[in-house]
Amino acid sequence: MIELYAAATPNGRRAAIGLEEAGLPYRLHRLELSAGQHRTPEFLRLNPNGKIPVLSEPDEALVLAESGAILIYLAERSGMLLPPAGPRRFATLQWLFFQVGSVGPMSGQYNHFRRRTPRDIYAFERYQSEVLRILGVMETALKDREFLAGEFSVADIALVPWLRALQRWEMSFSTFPGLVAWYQRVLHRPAVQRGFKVLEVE
Ligand SMILES: N[C@@H](CCC(=O)N[C@@H](CS)C(=O)NCC(=O)O)C(=O)O
Repeated sequence: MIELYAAATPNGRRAAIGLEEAGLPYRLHRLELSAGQHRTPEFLRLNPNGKIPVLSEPDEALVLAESGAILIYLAERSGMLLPPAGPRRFATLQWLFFQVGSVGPMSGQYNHFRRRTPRDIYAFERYQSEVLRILGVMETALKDREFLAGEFSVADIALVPWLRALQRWEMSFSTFPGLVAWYQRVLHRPAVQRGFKVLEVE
């Protein structure tokens, strides 16, 4: 049985959505980050970096951190969401790494400096403009296709929770029509809705 250690954050949601889309059975361990449950000795044994998500599959002797690696594992485990070879595989990986390396870190820093008082204007504006630039890159890609790598894939799963978070963090992307249409398309998927729901607080 796959065990998922996650919290209601964009990276945690990525993993839950990946599991739901892959249709793999799993047991969810919901961590409370504000209570420091990701800093306990038990959790640090799973991920010495002290971050969620972590996926473990004891039958395979596997303990895996980093949401990008987790999504690739789920895709290969299920034979879905990532083509096995060819240009589309690499287009998918390109967009997945773009999410993990740019969208997540830049959006996280944007939110950090957005909430800081007194506001550090330089840092806030730097991350705000970088997030807007990145959204523009995705808008260009989504103008002529339904999903980032053509067909629905782990790249779309990696992005959707960050866009939902950005919306809640006062970062509107309504000026990017391709991105808005893509967002609605992805949110309509029942597995994506389930992935969001499993981590909601009751
Ligand atoms: N590169 C990691 C980032 C993981 C990450 O930053 N997780 C956040 C939640 S979204 C976390 O655990 N934060 C707790 C902390 O840093 O104390 C991934 O993609 O999984």
